[in-house]
Formats: sequence, C-alpha cells, structure tokens
Amino acid sequence: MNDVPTPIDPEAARRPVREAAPAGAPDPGVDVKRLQKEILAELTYSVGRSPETASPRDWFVATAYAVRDRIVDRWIVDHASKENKPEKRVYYLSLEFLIGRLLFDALNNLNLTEVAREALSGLGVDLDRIRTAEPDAALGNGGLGRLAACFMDSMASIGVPAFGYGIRYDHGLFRQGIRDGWQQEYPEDWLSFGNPWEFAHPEIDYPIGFGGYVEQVSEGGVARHVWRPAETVEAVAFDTPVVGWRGRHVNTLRLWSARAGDQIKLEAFNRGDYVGALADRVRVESISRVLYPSDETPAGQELRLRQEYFFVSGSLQDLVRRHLEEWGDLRSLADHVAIQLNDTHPAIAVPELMRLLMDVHGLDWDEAWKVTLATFSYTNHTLLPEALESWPVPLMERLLPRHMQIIYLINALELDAARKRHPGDDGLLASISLIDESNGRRVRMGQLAFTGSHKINGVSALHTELMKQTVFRDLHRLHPDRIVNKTNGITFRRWLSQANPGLTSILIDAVGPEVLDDPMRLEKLAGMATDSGLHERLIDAKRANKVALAKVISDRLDIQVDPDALFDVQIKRIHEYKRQLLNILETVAIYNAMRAQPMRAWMPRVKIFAGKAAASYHQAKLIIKLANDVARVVNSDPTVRGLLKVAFLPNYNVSLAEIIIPAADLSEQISTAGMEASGTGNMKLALNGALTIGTLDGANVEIKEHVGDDNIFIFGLTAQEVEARKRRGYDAHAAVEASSMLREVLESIRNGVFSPDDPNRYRGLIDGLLAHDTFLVTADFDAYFAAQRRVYKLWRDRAAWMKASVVNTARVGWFSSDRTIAEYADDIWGVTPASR
Ligand code: 26V
Repeated sequence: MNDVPTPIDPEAARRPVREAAPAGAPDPGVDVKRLQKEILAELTYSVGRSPETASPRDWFVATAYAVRDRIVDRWIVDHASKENKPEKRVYYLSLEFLIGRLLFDALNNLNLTEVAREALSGLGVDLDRIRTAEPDAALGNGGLGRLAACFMDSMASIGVPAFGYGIRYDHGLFRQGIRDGWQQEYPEDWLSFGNPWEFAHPEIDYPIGFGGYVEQVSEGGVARHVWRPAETVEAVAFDTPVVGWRGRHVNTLRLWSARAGDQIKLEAFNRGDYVGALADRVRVESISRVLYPSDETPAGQELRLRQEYFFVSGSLQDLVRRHLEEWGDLRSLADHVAIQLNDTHPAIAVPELMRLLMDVHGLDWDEAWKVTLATFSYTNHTLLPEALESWPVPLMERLLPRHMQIIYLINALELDAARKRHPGDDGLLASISLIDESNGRRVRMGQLAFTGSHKINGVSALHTELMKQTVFRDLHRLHPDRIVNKTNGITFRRWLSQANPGLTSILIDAVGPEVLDDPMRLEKLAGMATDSGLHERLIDAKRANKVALAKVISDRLDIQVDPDALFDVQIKRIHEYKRQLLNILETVAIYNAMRAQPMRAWMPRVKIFAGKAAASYHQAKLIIKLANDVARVVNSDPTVRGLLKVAFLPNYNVSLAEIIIPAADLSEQISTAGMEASGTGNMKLALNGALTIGTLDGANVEIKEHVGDDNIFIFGLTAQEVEARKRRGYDAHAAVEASSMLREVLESIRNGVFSPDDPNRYRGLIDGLLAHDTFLVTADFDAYFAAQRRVYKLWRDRAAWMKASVVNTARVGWFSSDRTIAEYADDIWGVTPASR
C-alpha cells in the first residue's frame, strides 16, 4: 500500500460540500482523483491512520465513509424538507434484516465501482481485498430476513418512500464452525470495529414500557386508560441510508438499540447501590443484545416478546410523531402511512397502535380501529404449525397489560360479528379467536395480525392458496377480500450485477445495458438460447466462478474439486422439511453405484452443502454431521476419486452465497411439497444459470411456469398428494421394500459405514425415518433419484444443457423484487413508485 500520491491539502479535501446532483443525473463531481482525495481525507481524519500504516479494514472504513458522504447528499434532499414530504410512506417492520456487506451495494448503485477501483489502485490498494474486510451484517436467520433486505433495495430503486424498522442487534446470527463434523456456534461480533454505514442518533429516543398496571381515569366524563409501566427502556435510533439503483432515491433503515433510561440508573444509584444499578442496566439493555437464532421454530422466551414490543413501540411512536408533524391529525394516518408487518413478529403493533391512538391521542375505539385496519397489512412466511407464533396469556398480561385488554376487546367484537353471520358455528369461532384455549391460554399472533390488517399476503401462488385452505381458512371465509398473493423476488443488483460481474457483462452485450434497469429485457436472451458463441462465453464465465469457488473449498476444507465437474448445490437453513437428508441419501446411492461399477463412464460431480441449524435443533445438527461423515468417507475413497466429491462449507451467510450461487450448475429445491412458502435461493440460482431440480413447492411452481417444463427437473409428490398420504397415514416400510437401492443406502448409514468411530450414531435417525417419515423422504426417494439421472443425461449434452441454462436466465426477470414491490405498492400500500 505504498506509492501514495503527493500529500493533499487536508482542509480542501475534508468533506467537501457538494451540490447534490439532480435526481437521476450522474454525479458531476465523481472522478477518480476526487474520490481518491476524499478517501485519503477520510483515512486521515475519520479513521486516524496514515496510508503507510492503514490495514485493509482501515481502507475499507475510509472508502465506506467517502461513499457514504455521496449518499448523504441525496438522502438529505429526499428527507430534509417538510414541504418535500411524500404523499405516502411505507414502513416495513421486520425483526430481521439479513443485509450482508454494503460496500459493493453502494458502489454499484451509485455506478462508482470502477471509479473506486481505480482510485484505490492509484493508492496501492486492491478494492476486492478491502471488500472482504467488511463484516456481514447478519441481522437475520434466513429467507424472511434476506427478503426484507432485498425489499429495502427495491423500494429505494423504484422510488417507494420507505423506512425499514428493526433492531440493531449487537450480535447477529451466530458464526457456524464445524468441528469434527459437528456444528459449533460462536458469537458474532459485526460491530466490534464500528459500523461506517450508520448514523447514531442518541437524541432520537422513545420510552418503551413493560409491566405495571392500567389505570382508568375520567376526563370530562369520558373514561380513558392510562398504562403505568413498571419499567421503561429507551429505544435509540441508528440510521443507515439505503441507496437505490442509480442513486435516484435514498430511504432509511432505522434500527433501534436499547438504552437504560435515567429512571433505572438514578433510582438505584441514589439508593447507593452502584453495582445493582449497573446490573439493572445490563439487564435492560440486553433487549437489543442478540438476534434469536431460531428459524421456523418458536422461541418461547420472554426476552423475545420484549424484543418484539420494544421495536414495534419505538417504530410506531416515531411514525406517529412524524405524521403529526407533517399532517397534524391522526385520523388521516392511513392516507399517508402504510405499515407492513413482516410475519407475525411485529403483530403486537396492532394493539400498540390502538393504544397510542386512544390512550395517548384521544381517538375513540371506532375511529382508532378504522385507522388501524387501513394502515396495517401482514405477510405470512410459513404455514408450519410449529412456527406459528403464540404467547401465553399470563406472560402477556404481566408484560403488556393494556395490550391484553385491547386484544380481548378486539376479539370480543370480532367474535360477535362472526357469530351474527354464522350462528352456531363454534368451530369457526374457535378457529378465528385470538385466544387459543386448546393448550393453555395463548394469544395467537397470526390471528391478531390478520384481524388488524386490510391485506394479508402469502409469498408464492401455492403458499397463498394453502393459506386460504389451512391456517386462515375461517378468517378467509369471513374476509374473502383480504388474502392476496405477492410472489417473492430478489434484487438483481446484488444477486446478478454484484455477485456475478462476468455473467452481467455477457448479458449486457447480448441484450443491451437497459437490462440493468429492466430485468424483463432478459427475455430477449431466449431468442439466442442456441447461439454457440454465447454458450462459449457463458461456459467461460461459469468456469471462472467455479474456479473461484473451488479455491474457497480448497482453502477452507482442504478438499480439491474439479471445476469441470457438475456443481450440485443445496444452500439454505438446515431443516427436515427442506430435506437435505434426501440429497445425502442420493449421494450415498450414487457413491454405492460408482463403487459397484467404477469403470462406467460416470460424469464427475461435486455435491456442495451449506447452511446453519438452529442451535437447539438436534436432528438438523445430526444431518450436518451426516453430510460431513459422508463427505469424509467419499472424499478419501480412491475408487471414486475424480468422480464424486462432497463439501459442506461452514458458516453460510450472504457473502458465501455470493460466491456459491454464480458457480452453481444445479440448484437443489427439494422440500416436501406444501412446506416451503416460497424460497428465494431458487430464484437467485436460476438467474445465475443453474438448472433446478425440485418439487412442486413454493415459488418452484412459478419458476417452472416461467422457464418451461423442459428446462427444469421436477419430481415427487405434489402438495395435494402429500396431504392425501399423510391423511391415510404414511408408512415408509412399503417404499423401502419397493426400492432395493433405498434399502441399501439406509442400511449402510444405519450400520455405521459412514460412522465407524460410532457405529450407532445414525441408528435413531434411520429408525425414526422408517417409523414416522414426517417429511416423506422415503416416498420421494426413487423419483428424486430418477430426476438426478435426467440431470446427468442433459449434462452430457453440453449444448442442450446450455440452452436450458440460457432459458433459465432469460425467463426469470419476473422474479425481480422490483416487480414484487411494485405489486405491493399497487395492491396493498396504495403508493405510486416515483421511478417505475
Ligand atoms: C420464526 C422464528 C421464531 C422465533 C425465533 C426466531 C424466528 C425467526 C424466524 C421465524 C420464521 C421464519 C419464517 C421464514 O423465514 N420463512 C421463509 O420466508 C421466506 C421469505 O418469504 C420464504 O422464501 C421461505 O420459503 C420461508 O421458509
């Protein structure tokens, strides 16, 4: 990092005040020299380092500051003046934002990547090197959190004025290590070196109450409720600007951090209890300490409920204040505010808004309810019964006594109305009730979110249909206009332009640079699906990506894989319904077949797995161990050398996804039909030219409709068939009897072929599969194995494979989250995007 240009005049270089460029115009002030000066000034005056001593992280921070400055100019234009206020804003409430790294995101959206590369290279610094110095912001578990991040990018890109609201966890999702094949969880510390993207606003804070009691006071003969919380925490704002494509719009991600209020500190200090005061403070501030690391399984802990209420209350107080400043009257809230609830995690917002409107701002019940219903909408992300959130009534009464009163009243009114329309239908009443009486009394957050929302959406066509038929069947009967479908999408800026620049430049050459603004332009590519020149370029680009992934596999696992082999990837949270086990069984089957006939002309393949298991999910952790056990045996067996490799890459996160996805040939989307709400990895992989092997589940169904039956490998039971099998009581023994291959595979695993150090390790797993195969792994095995053979048949014919791959990329433009957000804006929020 030497070869530094002549010293600069620090004063002149320091945070130059720029005229903000008019929306949409390229920033006139951006050139290499200027950015270089700005980065050096930041390095010197914000980081406090000289170029000679700066580490890659210092350079990253300096560059991030320089880039951030350019975003802030536009941010201020978008947010500064009350006169300039938008007609309507969207507030996206989510306990999770799985963001990843931001440097390339910002550079790419500002069209500054190459300028920055040159500027840094003139300083002897490699942009790609400092890119990896940025920690991943992993404030989410998986699909739901990543969707929130893609949506933030799309709202800023198509010009939907929006705030994302969430929690600024000190510790994001745990880091996964693999020791001796077992998952280990280690704490994650993304903030330990500071976060150059955020602005702390200690002056923006709201009191958040917990516990205590409710008082009724009479004001001019009107009864009013006053909640007297036992303790109060402060929610403090940290803002991150979210810059959209071409820097046209900048929105805000506002994350709340918990701070002990003066009350807590002073009382105990005054009692002379110094240690006790600080201990209280630690306890109170633990609210924003850590992300709940569970996915699709409920977390019954009180701290989780505190987190939910904490960020909901901070966010609602904040937006109510903003609305009053801008428009003066809360009766018009729904005209200017749309609040989207990302799953039920923020569902407590329904009674909280009612409380604020009535108890604090004096609206009556009917007015408040009308505003509430018109303001909220709710997205459901899972139908798995174990993931449907509910809280014990006693816990809610203790922590949120006023909210519980409001919930009871909403419930009574809803049940009354339902009783009038369907007299005597007790089943219906029990199913729509906000209180579940069947296993202890619990508040059902799904019913609460539904009842308080004017629109409820599923995240794929199939999922939305199943919502209507299952969890919300009766609520849907009562409110048939509420459930709508909004099939998920992904931001192509991150998952194509940033992750796969090689493919992106080929696409720009093939269909024109307009594709960056309008992904539907990819369609034009379908007309070139058999173009051999195009195939060659695509094969080269894919190969380069596979070489890069092979290097990661070699560096991290010391496994050598052949970049010319088929890269078969399954990357997602580890969960039984996602059926990584099915993939492992097929791996063992093909391993057995290769050993039995080593001389056959096998096509070389690499099975790549990555994903985290919830720390308490024993079965999922055992499946990780099995993948690693199989990997160890297979990778060290000379008979299959060069033909089959298995790699479980540790610590799957956004950054690792950005390396794996561009290098994939085959995308495994093999969940039990009816169980994956949508999936979004399926979209990312298809966009990057991987072919899908998958069940008719979630958005796979729509991907199949877009790419065509010939360009996807569909297998297995349909959701209806799964339902029917389960109703009849599925017996795995019949499937195993019928398939000698499956029997052999299960026996070898059961008998310790892959676990010689502990031959009984997988006995329980296999016996459990035979006794109650909840996810129908055995039922789909043969069909899956046959589908894999179809894959290899096509893979042998490289021109036919490439044709299918091109068609995949060409036809998935519809899965852009810009399209998804435009649909939300139109159908649910009633906002008109500024740039669409
Ligand atoms: C539940 C819980 C329970 C408490 C602890 C923390 C926690 C975190 C998440 C969840 C529910 C997760 C639901 C989810 O991620 N669903 C996924 O949503 C994706 C975006 O819509 C979709 O593509 C996936 O199919 C769906 O599984």
